[in-house]
Amino acid sequence: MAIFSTSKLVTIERHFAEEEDLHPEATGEFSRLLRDLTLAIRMIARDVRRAGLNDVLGLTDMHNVHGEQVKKLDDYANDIIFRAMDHGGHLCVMASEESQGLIPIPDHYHKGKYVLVFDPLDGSSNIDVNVTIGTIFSIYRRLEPNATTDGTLDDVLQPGYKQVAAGYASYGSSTNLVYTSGHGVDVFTFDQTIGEFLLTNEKVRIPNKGTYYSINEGNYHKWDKNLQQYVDYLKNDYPDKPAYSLRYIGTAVADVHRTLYYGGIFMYPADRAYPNGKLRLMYELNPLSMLIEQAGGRSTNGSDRILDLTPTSIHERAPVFLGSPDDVLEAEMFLQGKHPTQL
Ligand code: P6P
Repeated sequence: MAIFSTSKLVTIERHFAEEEDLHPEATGEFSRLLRDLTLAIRMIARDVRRAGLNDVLGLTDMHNVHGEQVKKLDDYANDIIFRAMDHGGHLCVMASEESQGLIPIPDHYHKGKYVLVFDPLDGSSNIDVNVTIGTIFSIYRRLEPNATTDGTLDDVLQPGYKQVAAGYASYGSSTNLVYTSGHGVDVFTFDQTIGEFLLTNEKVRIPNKGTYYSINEGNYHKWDKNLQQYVDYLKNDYPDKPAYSLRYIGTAVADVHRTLYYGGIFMYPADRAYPNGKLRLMYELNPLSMLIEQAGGRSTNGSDRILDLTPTSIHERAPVFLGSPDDVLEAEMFLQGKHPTQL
């Protein structure tokens, strides 16, 4: 497990500034965008911690674009990110799990060269029971970098390999912010006493192979037969493979965070209920896959690289198999009907 804590005292703002120095042409606009985003995340973290006290729990009478009842914290997190990001002049458009269509930048604000796509509160079904939830974000450059007009759907619907940065916040026993801009994956932990995200793990690398698998086994009967055989294989001891352990939290951010650190495989496959998988490509799978790949992992839909998929709509879903490269490749082999000879 290649996870080393760092003793360096580096705030996330200094990290952004040091990354900016890697780009002589940088104007500082991207660093200011990230500064505003981390403010929103700090505010969401504060209210997630207080959720039980603030009566922000419980269902609203609103429903999101997918017909799911929106919990107050979802709604609040969505609003916080919008209000932190709409006026900085860095974005030309936003898109969110909680909004049906594009989120325009108000007319009286400058339109910048970046696009923000986000899931304000991932794992909302876990909010009321104090289980880890998260925020996921993905940043692209607009297609016309010098345009100052409203961003368009084409600016949003870009394949994941065009992301300039991606990350997630994990609101668990501590608040982590896991971030990449294509130079590896760095983990920051929020220190409430000073109100800063401090660098705690630098250039995280995922193990090549793990011993955990993460999937909702309650859907076993809905899976493709090859997937059933793969999961059955994982659960058994073989001469060159110990039985894997199941870990499933039901919040993608938490399950992916554990996979990043411990290795193994996280899966949300297609099944009879979700013929295209359940997780959303734009604001869940693309950012999570960029992070996993930047840590040396692999992320596919069972055959094709997630980051190469061409999006056709903001809320489209895709199956996902991500984690340690050897585990994901083995899963793909099973899905193609090629099983190890020793079975
Ligand atoms: P299931 C949370 O609602 C979420 O969108 C993801 O964070 C999580 O991985 C998945 O759904 C869990 O889905 O069907 O296993 O409850």
